[in-house]
Amino acid sequence: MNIKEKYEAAKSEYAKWGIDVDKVLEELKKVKISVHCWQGDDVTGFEKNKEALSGGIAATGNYPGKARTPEELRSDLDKALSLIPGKHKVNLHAIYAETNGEVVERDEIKPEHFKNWVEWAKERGLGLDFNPTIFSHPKASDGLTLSNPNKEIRDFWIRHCKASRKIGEYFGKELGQTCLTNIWIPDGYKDIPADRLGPRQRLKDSLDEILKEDIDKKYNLDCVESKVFGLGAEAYTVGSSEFYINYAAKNNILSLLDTGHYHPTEVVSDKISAMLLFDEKVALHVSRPVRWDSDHVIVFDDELKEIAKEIVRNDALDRVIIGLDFFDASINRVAAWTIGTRNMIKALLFAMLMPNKKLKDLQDEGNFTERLALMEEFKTYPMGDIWNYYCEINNVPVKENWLREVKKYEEEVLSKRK
Ligand code: RNT
Ligand code: ZN
Repeated sequence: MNIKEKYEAAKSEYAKWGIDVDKVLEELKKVKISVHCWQGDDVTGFEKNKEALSGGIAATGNYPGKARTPEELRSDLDKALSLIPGKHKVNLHAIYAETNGEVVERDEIKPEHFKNWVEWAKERGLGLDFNPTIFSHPKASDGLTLSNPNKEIRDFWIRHCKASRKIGEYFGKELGQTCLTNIWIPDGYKDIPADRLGPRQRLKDSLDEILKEDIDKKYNLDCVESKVFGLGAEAYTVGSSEFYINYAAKNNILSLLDTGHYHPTEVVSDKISAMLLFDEKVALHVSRPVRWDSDHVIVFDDELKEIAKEIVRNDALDRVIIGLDFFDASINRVAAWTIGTRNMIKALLFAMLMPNKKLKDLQDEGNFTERLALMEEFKTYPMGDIWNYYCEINNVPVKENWLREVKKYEEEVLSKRK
């Protein structure tokens, strides 16, 4: 049987449960994943005076071929995107500005420094998202930025965030797709604080100042990303979950939940429904924490599937903004993007191919036996045949065939970077 025939056979299995697979594939095609550019160069960026990665995060490994220039990064992204079904967005950080070899301070970045990115995105019909970069900088060397007791430092980062929102607005206007501008700061203390309130008060005031200017939500949406701890900030994180969820709710901006930013038995999949009851939209950084916030490439594991199920069965594909956040420097970086992004899409497909209405009814009837039985049986339904067909009709390699493309690219392009 060829791919199409296998698809037809699988489709009829799902049809028995009232699942219209053709319609599912149409819906899936509309979903945009925000693919983070920083997997391509280990969160280095292109600043003239770049500093080592800081902020309590780390990209470990020294796999050859990392992108060193904007052209290389865009070429690598092009390669990865050509292996991923669908049309997506690319998520940039301020350190990916192009300043023509000039030193441009972070509080002076302007839309013009991203015009190459915009042109590139426009040609490909991609959207762009944005992040101020509030780490890897001398003014973040003590690990305190928007909450720093020193007003000059706080003001510097406030100006950087204001400049970032203008870049977000520019992306939104130019590309006709709303940009999500996400603020994450590393602020915290290694050891037991003597004052927990003060830094949070300062962070709150800084955010108020950053958000003062009204920017049309059609172009730019603001969001804030919380965290539980980072390397060097083990005892206290200023921008904790409670802090930001309350801040976002009161100020009508978005919360961003990163799957690596909670205590180890806490899962983001369980948080989505709670957020959806109170917020119009919620943003995600889908990542894979291994023993800590290690930002491993996401795999097709239970939590990824559970997150996808929560988005799909709560009918929230247009309310949950799905971004990725992993950076593994120990494997081919184009492969990392491809594996992770394909997995995200695959997980959504898996969730769309579940008899979600039936399972919900079983739960309400108290029929937990059948609920569990069906959930388990659906794990081995022929979803792979649907996925393969989806890849085929979207003109991307089927199954592991994408790996050949990556190997070829490695031979011809990546291995030449010394
Ligand atoms: C850090 C946060 C943040 C970064 C990126 C590079 O813990 O997850 O989102 O990973 O902004
Ligand atoms: Zn994140």
